[in-house]
Amino acid sequence: MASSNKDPCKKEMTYPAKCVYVSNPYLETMNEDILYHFDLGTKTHDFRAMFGDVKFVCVGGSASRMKAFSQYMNELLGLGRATDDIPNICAHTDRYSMYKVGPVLAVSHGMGIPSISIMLHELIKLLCHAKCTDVVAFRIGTSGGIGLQPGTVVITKVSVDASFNACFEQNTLGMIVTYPTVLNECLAQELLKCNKEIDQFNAIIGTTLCTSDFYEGQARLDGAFCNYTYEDKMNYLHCAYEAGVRNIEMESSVFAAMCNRSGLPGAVVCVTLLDRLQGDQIGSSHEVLEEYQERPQKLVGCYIKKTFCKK
Ligand code: R2B
Ligand code: URA
Repeated sequence: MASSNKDPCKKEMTYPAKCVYVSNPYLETMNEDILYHFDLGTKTHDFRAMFGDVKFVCVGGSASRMKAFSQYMNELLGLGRATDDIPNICAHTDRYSMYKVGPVLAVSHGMGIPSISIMLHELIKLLCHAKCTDVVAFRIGTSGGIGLQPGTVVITKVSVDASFNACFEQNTLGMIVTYPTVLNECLAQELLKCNKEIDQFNAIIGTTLCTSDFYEGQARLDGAFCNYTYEDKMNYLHCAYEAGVRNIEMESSVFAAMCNRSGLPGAVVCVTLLDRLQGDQIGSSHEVLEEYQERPQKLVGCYIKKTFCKK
């Protein structure tokens, strides 16, 4: 008892089974919920049977990467499925892709806050309809690093906006509502431990800047338009570094906000493809980029394997 009080991470692990939380009184009044962008519905699909055993949700931008991740997890967890026997559950829509292997659900979310936000609304409802408990959520992806060796993996402590504020601003009915974007600290520490065990690449915990654009939004000089100077760009990136920012991507803020709102412990794990203090263009070879992109998968895979095998 005394030791669990001292260690917040241990204390958290002894909580009773936790459901995924939705907060919308209108949901209960609907006799069917159609998750339009997944092409799934509560009348046409048995969510409890299809997804009830999900314990790990892993989301990432690209459909092919999420397919590869599900194949990787199938092997890592020794689930014994044939690689070509892992179907896309959302095959009738090309908005998002979804794969399930054992307790792992992998879903693609496209690029940017609006795309991942739509997907997360439907995913959180799916987990709720399926009565899933004790689910942990991960976003794996790519990013631009600041002052880091390319290939470094950044585990996000907190996601900040373009002004380095730790919140996500949701425009609702023409008003701005803000939500906190701090991610689960214990989960981040556990992932860092996994990295020490894997011992193949460098991983750090840091602040992540989430932007709504890849070019001007990330202070690049190589977009179609640019109305600032090299000095302005460097000044902004140095300010970001001073504020603790170690990488830049485009979905972490709403991911963190929605994990917090739904009670899902969440982690964002992104590899850096370049050092933005050195340039803007991503010029590494296809092979190098492929290997970089496997790094977040390996880290999250290690965590899932450890947790899954303990149960
Ligand atoms: C990382 O990479 C994508 C842009 O190239 C974007 O989805 C992100 O967050
Ligand atoms: N993804 C981003 O959003 N920015 C980068 O610089 C690289 C990948």
